[in-house]
Amino acid sequence: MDKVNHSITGSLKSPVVTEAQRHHFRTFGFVAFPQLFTPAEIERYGQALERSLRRKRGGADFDGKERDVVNPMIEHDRDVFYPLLDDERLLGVVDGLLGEDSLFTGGNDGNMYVGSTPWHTDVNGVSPNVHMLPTMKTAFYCDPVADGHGCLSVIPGSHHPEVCRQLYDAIQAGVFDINSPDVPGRTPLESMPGDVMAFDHRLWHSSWGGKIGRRMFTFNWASCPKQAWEERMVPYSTGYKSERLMETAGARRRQKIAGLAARIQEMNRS
Ligand SMILES: O=C(O)CCC(=O)C(=O)O
Repeated sequence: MDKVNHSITGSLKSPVVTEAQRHHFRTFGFVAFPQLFTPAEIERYGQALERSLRRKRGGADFDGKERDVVNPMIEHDRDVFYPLLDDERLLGVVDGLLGEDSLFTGGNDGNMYVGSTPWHTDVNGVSPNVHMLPTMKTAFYCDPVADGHGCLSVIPGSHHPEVCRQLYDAIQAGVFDINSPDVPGRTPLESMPGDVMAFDHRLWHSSWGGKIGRRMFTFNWASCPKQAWEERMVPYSTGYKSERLMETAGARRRQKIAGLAARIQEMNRS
């Protein structure tokens, strides 16, 4: 397999991401962007998310029994959410960490959570199989979240394939428990509305003790694949069919959804 350089240092120019943050992301697999948005903006998105979920439930109240989710969230309130895909703060994070040719995968869940989320990666859940193409989630918590109260926990550096595999082996051996916060190295990332948490999909992460109805939404991204085997690694959302997302796109969004648009065209042809 040919090696492709997905170096994140050197040539990137992002007004949002500093050199230190790029290195932090590369080394530890995550980086937090405090108050990139205002709390008022996030509350507006949070309320639109709640309305979307209520519509999905046919107008019923959230019963708090299990996680409720819409995916892709942006299709449930296009006027409110589409502009996020043109927002230079969010795109600045993505370009700064994955490169200016990076792509939106279409993965975009809006959630109301119930309870804790056990340890997993976003590549294959609980599995030692990690890909070599950097892909990433940006997460927005709409409510203040703290350690033991619903914030994201991560194992820094666990996106590196060797560390990922070692963790998997320890879990398989029963040494570490995916249902317990007490995994060595756990680092809680407390967050206020307006903060953006960016993390590599290969990073082991979890959340503990959140309140019922904890609101959170995500956008998923991939480095631009340079080779056929990398193209297969891009986690494009299956079933994403929105022509409207393409029709209303300006140049910036169009670049981010180019891969997704090509895939939709392909699906429509077949
Ligand atoms: O906040 C949470 O419950 C965890 C979120 C998470 O695991 C994810 O988005 O992949």
